[in-house]
Amino acid sequence: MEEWCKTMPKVELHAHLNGSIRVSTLLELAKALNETQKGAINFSQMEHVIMKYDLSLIEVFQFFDLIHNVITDHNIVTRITKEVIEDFASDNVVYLELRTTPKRNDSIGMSKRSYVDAVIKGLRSVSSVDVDFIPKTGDSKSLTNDKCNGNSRKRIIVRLILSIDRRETTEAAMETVKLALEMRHLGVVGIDLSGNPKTGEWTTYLPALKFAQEQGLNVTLHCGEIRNPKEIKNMLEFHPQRIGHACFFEDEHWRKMKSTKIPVEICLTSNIRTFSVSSIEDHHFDYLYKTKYPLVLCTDDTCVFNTSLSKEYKYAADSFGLGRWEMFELSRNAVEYIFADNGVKNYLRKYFNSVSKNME
Ligand code: 6MZ
Repeated sequence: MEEWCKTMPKVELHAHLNGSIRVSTLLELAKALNETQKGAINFSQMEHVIMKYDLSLIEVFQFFDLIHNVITDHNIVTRITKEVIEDFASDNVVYLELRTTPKRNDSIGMSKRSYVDAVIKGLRSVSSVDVDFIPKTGDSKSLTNDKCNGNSRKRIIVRLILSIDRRETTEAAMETVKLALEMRHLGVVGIDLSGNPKTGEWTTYLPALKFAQEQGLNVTLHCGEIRNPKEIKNMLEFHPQRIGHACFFEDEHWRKMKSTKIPVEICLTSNIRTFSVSSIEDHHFDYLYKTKYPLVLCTDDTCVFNTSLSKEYKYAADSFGLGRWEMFELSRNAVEYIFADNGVKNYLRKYFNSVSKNME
């Protein structure tokens, strides 16, 4: 079944760049840093955390700090991006929205802008598959040169979402939104609010998030990853274009969701391994799926949770009794919730239609 899930075309809408770093690359970079700068990294802590199965949210965020410590220059950002794209493409992800937090680090001459430039350089440097990340003007006709039309080269469409970390200031968040607006022609399609949900107040970012929406950027929020009914209520009233997780929703929140139909990015393994949902049988995927609520299966952080999008589909199939056709339909429906323009949406609809006969 996992092999079949791998061959099925998939859409990934919730993947954090640094959380999806290749494990081998992470270890290689950590080792090298350990040798050149003794004490710069706690190597044994990193090995321990990589091997650990269940991780509390606190440990997950310590893990991110360890990963961020090995990103010591722009070239590493470029390399990681290139590899992450290759990995998603080899898992047959045909459309990927990759999110990352633009980072400023004066000690290495990195600005938020130069960080995102390094990410884009990574997109450009992939050679094993065709990476389509520059939005085209016009309609889906410009997107027809692909595998299903006779070209044997594999292709992945990639768009970027810039994340705001809950540790940042209002000003830093606004800088990220302005950067996203400046980089729309390079495939930036939205803004995400993420980071440790126990940190800060989301209202710190409200001016930046409102500005993003006013300027036509899509917004997705990590919402309900921990119990915080007031924050969930206020976030839903803000009406983001999508939300991630939705683990600690109460009846009142689901009622609101039913009327707004905000699509939910579901990350099964992440939610189970961080104890945000107590068991897979209790996961809200079941309820949402049965009520035909707009949802999309995603990985969150393939490195941290040792997963892939194929594995997430297999997990759903095994846990909730989905057959091949149901999985294909789930994957195809995700196209409706992407942030890219209608040209891309139409192209993907046609693409999924063209392969549907092989998927039963
Ligand atoms: C909240 C998360 C997350 O941005 O450096 N991130 N935020 N909840 C999660 N669920 C487990 N997983 C990842 O990628 C890593 C960053 O993404 C956010 C965190 O801010 C983390 O530092 P980038 O590429």
